[in-house]
Amino acid sequence: MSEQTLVLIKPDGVRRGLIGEILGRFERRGLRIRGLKMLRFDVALAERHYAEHVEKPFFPALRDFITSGPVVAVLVEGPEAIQLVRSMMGQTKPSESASGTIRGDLATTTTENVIHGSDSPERARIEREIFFTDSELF
Ligand code: D4T
Repeated sequence: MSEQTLVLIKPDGVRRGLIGEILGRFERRGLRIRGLKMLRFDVALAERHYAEHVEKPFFPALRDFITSGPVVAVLVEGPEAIQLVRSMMGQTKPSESASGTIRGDLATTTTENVIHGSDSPERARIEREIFFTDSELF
Protein backbone atom coordinates (compact mmCIF):
# COMPACT_ATOMS: atom_id res chain seq x y z
CA MET A 1 0.00 0.00 0.00
CA SER A 2 1.39 3.42 -0.93
CA GLU A 3 2.05 5.60 2.10
CA GLN A 4 3.50 9.00 2.85
CA THR A 5 6.01 9.65 5.63
CA LEU A 6 7.72 12.75 6.95
CA VAL A 7 11.52 12.81 7.02
CA LEU A 8 13.73 15.45 8.60
CA ILE A 9 17.40 15.79 7.77
CA LYS A 10 18.51 17.15 11.15
CA PRO A 11 20.89 20.11 11.68
CA ASP A 12 23.97 17.85 11.87
CA GLY A 13 23.07 16.29 8.52
CA VAL A 14 22.66 19.71 6.90
CA ARG A 15 25.90 21.06 8.49
CA ARG A 16 27.84 18.02 7.34
CA GLY A 17 26.66 18.31 3.74
CA LEU A 18 24.63 15.09 3.76
CA ILE A 19 21.39 16.39 2.16
CA GLY A 20 22.23 14.96 -1.27
CA GLU A 21 23.50 11.67 0.17
CA ILE A 22 20.26 11.11 2.09
CA LEU A 23 17.85 12.27 -0.64
CA GLY A 24 19.83 10.14 -3.11
CA ARG A 25 19.30 7.03 -1.01
CA PHE A 26 15.52 7.56 -1.05
CA GLU A 27 15.46 8.26 -4.77
CA ARG A 28 17.67 5.28 -5.63
CA ARG A 29 15.46 3.03 -3.51
CA GLY A 30 12.50 4.10 -5.67
CA LEU A 31 10.67 6.34 -3.22
CA ARG A 32 9.10 9.57 -4.52
CA ILE A 33 9.77 13.00 -3.04
CA ARG A 34 6.42 14.84 -2.85
CA GLY A 35 7.51 17.86 -0.80
CA LEU A 36 10.85 19.45 0.14
CA LYS A 37 11.77 22.52 2.19
CA MET A 38 14.49 23.98 4.42
CA LEU A 39 13.43 25.58 7.70
CA ARG A 40 14.74 26.27 11.17
CA PHE A 41 13.01 24.91 14.30
CA ASP A 42 12.19 27.42 17.04
CA VAL A 43 11.55 26.26 20.60
CA ALA A 44 7.76 26.12 20.06
CA LEU A 45 8.18 23.81 17.05
CA ALA A 46 10.63 21.61 19.00
CA GLU A 47 8.08 21.26 21.81
CA ARG A 48 5.31 20.49 19.29
CA HIS A 49 7.23 17.98 17.17
CA TYR A 50 8.77 16.26 20.23
CA ALA A 51 5.68 16.63 22.48
CA GLU A 52 6.07 13.04 23.74
CA HIS A 53 9.63 13.81 24.93
CA VAL A 54 9.21 17.26 26.54
CA GLU A 55 9.39 15.84 30.09
CA LYS A 56 12.31 13.50 29.39
CA PRO A 57 15.77 14.26 30.82
CA PHE A 58 17.31 14.37 27.36
CA PHE A 59 14.82 16.95 26.03
CA PRO A 60 16.88 20.13 26.76
CA ALA A 61 19.83 18.75 24.78
CA LEU A 62 17.49 17.57 22.01
CA ARG A 63 15.77 20.99 21.87
CA ASP A 64 19.10 22.86 21.75
CA PHE A 65 20.34 20.57 18.99
CA ILE A 66 17.21 20.60 16.80
CA THR A 67 17.06 24.44 16.97
CA SER A 68 20.81 24.84 16.28
CA GLY A 69 20.55 25.24 12.50
CA PRO A 70 18.36 24.58 9.49
CA VAL A 71 16.74 21.22 8.81
CA VAL A 72 15.36 19.80 5.56
CA ALA A 73 11.79 18.48 5.70
CA VAL A 74 10.88 15.87 3.07
CA LEU A 75 7.52 14.26 2.35
CA VAL A 76 8.40 10.82 1.00
CA GLU A 77 5.93 8.46 -0.71
CA GLY A 78 6.04 4.82 -1.72
CA PRO A 79 4.93 1.28 -0.86
CA GLU A 80 5.00 0.86 2.94
CA ALA A 81 7.06 4.05 3.06
CA ILE A 82 6.77 4.50 6.84
CA GLN A 83 8.42 1.19 7.73
CA LEU A 84 10.71 1.28 4.69
CA VAL A 85 12.17 4.65 5.68
CA ARG A 86 12.52 3.53 9.33
CA SER A 87 14.46 0.47 8.07
CA MET A 88 16.69 2.65 5.91
CA MET A 89 17.34 4.99 8.89
CA GLY A 90 18.56 2.33 11.33
CA GLN A 91 18.09 2.38 15.11
CA THR A 92 17.83 5.58 17.19
CA LYS A 93 21.14 4.70 18.85
CA PRO A 94 23.80 4.64 16.10
CA SER A 95 25.83 1.96 17.92
CA GLU A 96 22.83 -0.37 17.40
CA SER A 97 22.35 0.66 13.75
CA ALA A 98 23.52 -1.81 11.13
CA SER A 99 26.04 -0.73 8.53
CA GLY A 100 24.18 0.08 5.34
CA THR A 101 21.57 2.12 7.19
CA ILE A 102 21.71 5.91 7.21
CA ARG A 103 22.58 6.14 10.91
CA GLY A 104 24.76 3.03 10.71
CA ASP A 105 26.84 4.66 7.98
CA LEU A 106 26.67 8.35 8.93
CA ALA A 107 26.01 8.90 12.68
CA THR A 108 27.79 8.25 15.98
CA THR A 109 25.57 9.79 18.70
CA THR A 110 21.92 9.35 19.75
CA THR A 111 21.09 13.06 19.84
CA GLU A 112 22.93 14.04 16.66
CA ASN A 113 21.65 11.13 14.62
CA VAL A 114 21.20 12.84 11.22
CA ILE A 115 17.62 11.91 10.41
CA HIS A 116 14.05 11.63 11.66
CA GLY A 117 11.24 9.60 10.11
CA SER A 118 7.60 9.24 11.20
CA ASP A 119 7.12 6.06 13.23
CA SER A 120 3.40 5.34 12.56
CA PRO A 121 0.58 6.29 10.14
CA GLU A 122 -0.88 8.58 12.81
CA ARG A 123 2.45 10.37 13.35
CA ALA A 124 2.99 10.58 9.57
CA ARG A 125 -0.34 12.40 9.21
CA ILE A 126 0.34 14.76 12.14
CA GLU A 127 3.89 15.53 10.98
CA ARG A 128 2.83 16.11 7.38
CA GLU A 129 0.43 18.78 8.68
CA ILE A 130 3.12 20.36 10.86
CA PHE A 131 5.57 20.83 7.99
CA PHE A 132 3.58 21.12 4.74
CA THR A 133 0.41 22.72 3.40
CA ASP A 134 -1.43 20.92 0.57
CA SER A 135 -0.20 23.49 -1.97
CA GLU A 136 3.44 22.67 -1.09
CA LEU A 137 3.02 19.00 -2.07
CA PHE A 138 3.35 17.65 -5.60
P1 D4T B 1 13.34 10.62 15.74
O1 D4T B 1 12.03 10.89 16.46
O2 D4T B 1 14.25 11.77 15.75
O3 D4T B 1 13.09 10.02 14.40
O4 D4T B 1 14.07 9.49 16.49
P2 D4T B 1 13.53 8.05 16.83
O5 D4T B 1 12.06 7.92 16.49
O6 D4T B 1 14.45 7.07 16.22
O7 D4T B 1 13.71 8.05 18.37
P3 D4T B 1 12.83 8.63 19.54
O8 D4T B 1 11.50 9.15 19.07
O9 D4T B 1 12.88 7.62 20.63
O10 D4T B 1 13.72 9.88 20.02
C1 D4T B 1 13.50 11.17 19.49
C2 D4T B 1 14.83 11.91 19.45
O11 D4T B 1 15.36 12.10 20.75
C3 D4T B 1 16.74 11.87 20.74
N1 D4T B 1 17.07 11.05 21.89
C4 D4T B 1 16.34 9.93 22.13
C5 D4T B 1 18.09 11.44 22.71
O12 D4T B 1 18.74 12.47 22.48
N2 D4T B 1 18.40 10.66 23.79
C6 D4T B 1 17.70 9.52 24.08
O13 D4T B 1 18.00 8.83 25.10
C7 D4T B 1 16.62 9.13 23.21
C8 D4T B 1 15.81 7.87 23.46
C9 D4T B 1 17.01 11.22 19.47
C10 D4T B 1 15.89 11.19 18.73
